[in-house]
Amino acid sequence: MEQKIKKLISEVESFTASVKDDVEAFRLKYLSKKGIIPSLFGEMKNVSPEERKNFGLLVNDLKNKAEEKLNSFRELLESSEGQKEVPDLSLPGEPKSLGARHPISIVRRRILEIFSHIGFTVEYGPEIEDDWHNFTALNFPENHPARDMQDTFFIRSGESSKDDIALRTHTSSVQVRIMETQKPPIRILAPGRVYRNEAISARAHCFFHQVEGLYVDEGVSFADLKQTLMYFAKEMFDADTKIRLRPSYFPFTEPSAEMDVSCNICSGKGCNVCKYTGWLEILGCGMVDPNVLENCKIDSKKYTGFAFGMGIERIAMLKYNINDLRLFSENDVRFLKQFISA
Ligand code: 2NM
Repeated sequence: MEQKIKKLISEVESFTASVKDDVEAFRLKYLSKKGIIPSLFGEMKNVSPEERKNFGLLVNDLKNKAEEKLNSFRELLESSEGQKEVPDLSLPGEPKSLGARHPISIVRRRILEIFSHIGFTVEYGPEIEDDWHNFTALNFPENHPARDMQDTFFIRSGESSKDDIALRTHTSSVQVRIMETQKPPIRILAPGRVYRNEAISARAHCFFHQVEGLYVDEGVSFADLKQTLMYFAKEMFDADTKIRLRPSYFPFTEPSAEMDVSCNICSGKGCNVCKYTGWLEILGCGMVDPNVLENCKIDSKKYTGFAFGMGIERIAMLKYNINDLRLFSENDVRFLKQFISA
């Protein structure tokens, strides 16, 4: 009898199970009501009193080992069932939606890239400006309407206009700062946000984005301006794009002009985007007024310069056929996700 139980113990210890059914077979064989272990306990009464103690110890040992084994099988099975919940790594991943660049950023980057190819570098300056850099140095007369509360956001109005602090109304103020501190040749772009005190509508906003350009050196001419802008227009729109310059007026340039590009929607035939003129106005430009150069301590007898300025929103509207300025600052993702840049 003792031998029989010891054999059962070693059997139990060496039992292996790889699936649930094996574990259940083990339980049925040894531990279930009709299994070997309960029946051995049932035999206790037939064992002689001298052997009974030893028999009881052995069967108890067998029972403990069988229970231990069953528990370890169950733990093993549970943890391998847990593994079944680990995602199948061979499945395709869940798609993550890609963000998109803001159309203003796309257009600004493109403008800076085009001009970088012909030697223009980028400069930045403060959005809060003093009267000198925003107006006076740029040849704005004391009574110019742009200096009016109606057009400019003043942060502080001083005793005299020269103490005024305002949100810059153009990035020309950055160019004044550069002309004051650098020697020609100067070949820079000044991108940035500018502010105008205007009622918000589809065609006007209280802020917008500009890129202004400036080139100052000996012998810079209007022909240089024209060729530079033609190169820009053909890169920005397409190689067939034509330009035309119309005389205009700005306080800081003389002569001044506005540039139109041929409408690439109707190829100049006339459509509602170009209002049936075949042309689209995209920027203002001119030869830097000698007064501006002198204000910045640049010798206007030795140096000449050209400058230009454009609204990024205006160009983005033409490029992407957008008809309301407010869309640029509402941050509606349905609008923003449409502009996938290359
Ligand atoms: C424009 C049009 C024409 C301009 C002038 C200057 C500076 F600082 F050199 F005087 N910067 N930008 C300029 C000239 C800007 O924007 C429509």
